[in-house]
Amino acid sequence: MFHTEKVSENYINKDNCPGYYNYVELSDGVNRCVLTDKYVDHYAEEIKNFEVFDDDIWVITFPKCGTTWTQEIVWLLNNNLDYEGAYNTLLDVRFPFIEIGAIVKDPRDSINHCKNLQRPRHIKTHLPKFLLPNQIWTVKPKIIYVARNPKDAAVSYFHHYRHIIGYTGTKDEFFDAYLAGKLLHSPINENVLEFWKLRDEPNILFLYYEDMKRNLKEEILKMMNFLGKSYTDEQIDKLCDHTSFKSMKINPSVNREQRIKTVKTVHNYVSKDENFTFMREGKIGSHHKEMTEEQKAKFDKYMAWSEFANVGFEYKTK
Ligand code: PPS
Repeated sequence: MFHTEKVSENYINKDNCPGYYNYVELSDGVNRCVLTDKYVDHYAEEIKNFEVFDDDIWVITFPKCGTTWTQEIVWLLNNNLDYEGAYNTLLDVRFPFIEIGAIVKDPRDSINHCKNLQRPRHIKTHLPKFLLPNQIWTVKPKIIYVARNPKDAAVSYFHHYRHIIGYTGTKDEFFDAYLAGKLLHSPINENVLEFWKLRDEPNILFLYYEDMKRNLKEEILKMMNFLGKSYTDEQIDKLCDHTSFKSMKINPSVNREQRIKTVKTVHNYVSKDENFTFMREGKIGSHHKEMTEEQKAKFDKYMAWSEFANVGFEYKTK
């Protein structure tokens, strides 16, 4: 179904990320995406043939672009603002990540988890368009796509790789691999482009992390209208408060503290920074203090991809 190629160990597919399967690049001849050998052997076809329902809600993003934030908002909007239910069941259970079982080395079967969700199902994925279920394009469930500027997303991914995946290489190596499209789910530009082209489809809502940061209420209202829901101003204010960075950072249903604790105890290769939290900075521009001028220039060049100019897309950096 796809061409596959092992990702060169010149990038960071070394034994230094031990919790993860070997990286493999999948391609359909035009598009490409880095996943794993397990994805190729056990997930690719099953996801392509996954049965889709018209009341499904899919949140689709490139990693570290505001997925968790959007999931919590969408789930609550679509579940009558059931804060108790949201608090009592982990987001990863309410709103599972369909391909996670092919990425992290643990026995979970994430496709079945999604299959068996109570309807309406809420499904998260970082897969690019060409790897999504065929029925997405015929059944047309609601899809919310979120984009974030690659400089901040890459810095966020670097910390994720260090603390969750166990990466011990340098930042320079990491950013080069990011720009070369050799990290999990990469490349970002192609992922964003394919959904930007679909932004006017009635079942697709294209959002930006930066807009959510600047005016959360406005973006929540867009999501509410898109989902066909209606809540009072007061209810929306409460949802803004519940999904503010400050609140999400201390909410164990969404902040993955248990997973990070496990990673820290199970894998002693994880960096010594005991203060790492999944809800890390939650800012626009966190790359300023994390990237050298040379690294920023490489990202600027990457973000000015000519394909974007052709379709009128620009990342938001403010
Ligand atoms: S993942 O692992 O790909 O699902 O990560 P994802 O959820 O897409 O992205 C994590 C980053 O989103 C930030 N985040 C938030 N920012 C602002 N407000 C809220 N409420 C919020 N929730 C999550 C999170 O802190 C990560 O970004 P960084 O820059 O690392 O802080």
